[in-house]
Amino acid sequence: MTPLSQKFWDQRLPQLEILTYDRSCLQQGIVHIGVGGFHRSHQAYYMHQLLKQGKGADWTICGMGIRPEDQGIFEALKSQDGLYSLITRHPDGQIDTEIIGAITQFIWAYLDPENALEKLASEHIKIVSLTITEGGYNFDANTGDFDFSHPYIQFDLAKPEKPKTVFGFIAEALRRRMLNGVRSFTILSCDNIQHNGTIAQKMFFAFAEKQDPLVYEWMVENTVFPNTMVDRITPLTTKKDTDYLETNHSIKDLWPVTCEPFIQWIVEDQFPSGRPPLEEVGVQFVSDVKPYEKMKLRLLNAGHSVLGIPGALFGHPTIYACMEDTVFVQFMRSFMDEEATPTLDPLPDVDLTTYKDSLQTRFANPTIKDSVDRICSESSAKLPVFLIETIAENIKHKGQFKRSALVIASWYVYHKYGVNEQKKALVIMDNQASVLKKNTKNPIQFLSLSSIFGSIGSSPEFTELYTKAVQKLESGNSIRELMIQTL
Ligand code: CS2
Repeated sequence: MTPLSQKFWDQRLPQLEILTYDRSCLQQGIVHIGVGGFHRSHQAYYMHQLLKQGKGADWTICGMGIRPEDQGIFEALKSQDGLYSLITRHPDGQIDTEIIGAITQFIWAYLDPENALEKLASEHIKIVSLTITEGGYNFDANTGDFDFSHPYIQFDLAKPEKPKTVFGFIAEALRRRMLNGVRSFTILSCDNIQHNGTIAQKMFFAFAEKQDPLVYEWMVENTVFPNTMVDRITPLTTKKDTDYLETNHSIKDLWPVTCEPFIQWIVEDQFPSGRPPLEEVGVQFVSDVKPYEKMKLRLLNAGHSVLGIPGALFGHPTIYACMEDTVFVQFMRSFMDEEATPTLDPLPDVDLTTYKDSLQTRFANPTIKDSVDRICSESSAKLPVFLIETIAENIKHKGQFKRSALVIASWYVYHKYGVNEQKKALVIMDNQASVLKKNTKNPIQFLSLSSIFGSIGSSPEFTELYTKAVQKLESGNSIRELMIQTL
C-alpha cells in the first residue's frame, strides 16, 4: 500500500491517468478558505484540468482552514503534499479516479494565524475564494444585517492582529496590503447563497467599517466580489471510498473525495487583479449570474431538502433511496413545477423542463449514496436560502405552498422528537439545533424564529396548512401518506 504523497505522484502509477505537469514549477495565486469535499471536487478539480493543459501555473491554490475542526484536513493534506484522490462515480457504475494536484499548500490559520496573514497579504495572491457554508456569512436572515454579537467577532474587532474569524483575517490582510501598496485580491464566494458575492460584500464591508474605517474605504474602492453559481453533488467521504482506493489502486489516501460526473461553475467576470483562464476548462463567465443562482438554489438545493427532510423522517437513508420511491419523486417534481418554477426569472438559454429532468437523473444516480443526514445538516442556514424565500413569494403572489408547508412541518417534528418514524434517533447536525428544539413547544412558536423563517409565520393560509400537517404527523400519520395527499 502506497501512502499518497508527492513521491507517489512522481512514481506515476500505471493504472491511474498519467500526470502531466510538474508541480515543482507552480506558483500560488489563490487562497481558498474552507477546504471541504466540495472545494476539492469542484474548484480544485477545474484548476487541475487547467494545469493538465499546461496553463494556470501561477494560479495554484493555497488551502486555508480557520476553525479548530480543520485539523483533520490540515493533517491529511500536509502528509500528502496537498494531493488527494477524486473518485467520480457515473450512474452506469463506471468509476474514474484521479489524483488532484492543484492544492500546493495548506495553512491551518487557527494554529498559525501569522503565517495565514502573511500568505493573504502576499502580492502573489490575487483571489481569495470561499466555501464557508451558508451560515458562515454571519447574517441575520430576517434583517439581512451582519451579526456583531458573536464573541469571536467582538474579539476580532478588538484585536485585529490575531484574528479568529474569516472577517478578521480578510480585514487584517487587506489592511496590510493597503499599507504595503499591494492591490486588493478579489473575494470569490462559492457558497450556495443567492447573490453570494453581493452578500459577501455586504458582510465583509460591515465588519471592516466597524473595525477600521480606512480599510473599509480602501475596500470599497478596490475589492470586488463577483457572484457565482457552483454545482457538483459531493457526498461525504465514507470508508467505502478509502477502501475502494486501497483495493483497486493500492493507494492509502487519508481523505479522498467522491462526486458525481456533472460539474458546473458560472461566474461573473470581474477580476481586476486577474484570474486563471478557466473558460478553457468549461467554466462559464457571464455578466449576471443571479438568474442561474436562483434556478439552482430553488430547484436543485431546495429539491434536496424537499426530499431529504421528509426522507429522514420516513427512514430513507439517502437521496438515492428517496428517488427509488415514486411518491418522493412525484412530491419533489410537483414542488419544483408548482411552487419553485413560478418564482424563477426567465433564462433565455435554459429550458427549465430539461434542467429539472436532469436534476432527477442526477439525484437518481445509484452510485452516489448522498446521505439525507448531509442534506439535513445545517438546514437552519440552508432553508432560508433554498426554501423560505420561495414560500414567502408564493404567499405574496397567491401561489402554491402546500408541499413546502409539509416539509416545514416535517422539520418541526424532526427537531421536536429527534427520531424517525421507526423511532430511530435522527443524526441532527445543526448549529441552531438547541434553539430549534427549545422552540418546539408548539408549531407556531417554531415559526416565530424569524431569523430562519422571516415572516412566513404571519400568513394565516400558510400556518393553517403547516399546523394541520404537524397535527397529522403527531397523531401518527406517515409523512409518505401526507405527501401523497398533496399530489
Ligand atoms: C446540498 C448541496 O447542501 C445541500 O443540502 O443541496 O450540497 C448540493 O449537493 C450542492 O450544492 C450541489 O452542487
